[in-house]
Amino acid sequence: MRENRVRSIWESGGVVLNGWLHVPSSYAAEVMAHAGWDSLTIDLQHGPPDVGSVIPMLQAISTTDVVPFARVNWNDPGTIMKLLDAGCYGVICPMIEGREDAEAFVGACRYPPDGYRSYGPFRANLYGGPDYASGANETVVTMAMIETQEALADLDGILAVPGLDAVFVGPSDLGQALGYGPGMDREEPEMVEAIGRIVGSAREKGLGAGIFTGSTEYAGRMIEAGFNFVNVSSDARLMADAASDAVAALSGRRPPS
Ligand code: 3PY
Ligand code: MG
Repeated sequence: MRENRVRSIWESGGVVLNGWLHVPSSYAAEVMAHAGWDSLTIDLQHGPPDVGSVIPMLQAISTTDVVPFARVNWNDPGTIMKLLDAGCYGVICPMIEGREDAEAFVGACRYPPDGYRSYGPFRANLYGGPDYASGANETVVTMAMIETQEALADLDGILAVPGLDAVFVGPSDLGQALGYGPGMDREEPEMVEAIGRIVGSAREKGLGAGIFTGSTEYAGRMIEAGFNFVNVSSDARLMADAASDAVAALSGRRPPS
């Protein structure tokens, strides 16, 4: 079965650089896949892609060895299983609030006896190989988002769920939950403390720790803080930033009109 390079990078003590896909286009996914990220996450929660747009995006990513992930829109077993059947090698699940949520999430990603994933890997067999079913439980990466007060309160319970590979910090929802409002790259002392507790607890227990960041500068600091899965911005945001910079760089050099 095709290996999951995110696991190999983690096992060798490395850090995964993840790109985020909001644009529901196979061409945009292909461009991002050729940019050198280790993994790409298709966002079905707060991005336009739906289950139907995922297949061509996964096919485009498969032209490289970038590992395909999806952020699902909710802890919904039907959607999770369909995305895994389509060939996603990792699932990031939002709004995991406690141990029971995490158990339901991980169970949806694992075939029996480890979980209750239903059998039917229509494209995962093509991407992963004909022995997909026998290796999927050890290959697919499960990441629970920590972004609520409830999740912070039951962090140890979530981290103790067998089969959970990593947690992933959502700074906007966590900011909302702690009363600071949405936003990336948090500097509020209470947020910094919470983020530090999440990464510290996860890594201490041998789990991975991921975070969504809005800049390479902050992402670099998060690597120093112990995160081993770091997302920087998104395809749409990177395009918008580069386009604005190009226009700004030339706007003062046009003759007055
Ligand atoms: C958050 O910041 O809440 C996220 O879910 C990141 O996408
Ligand atoms: Mg969120």
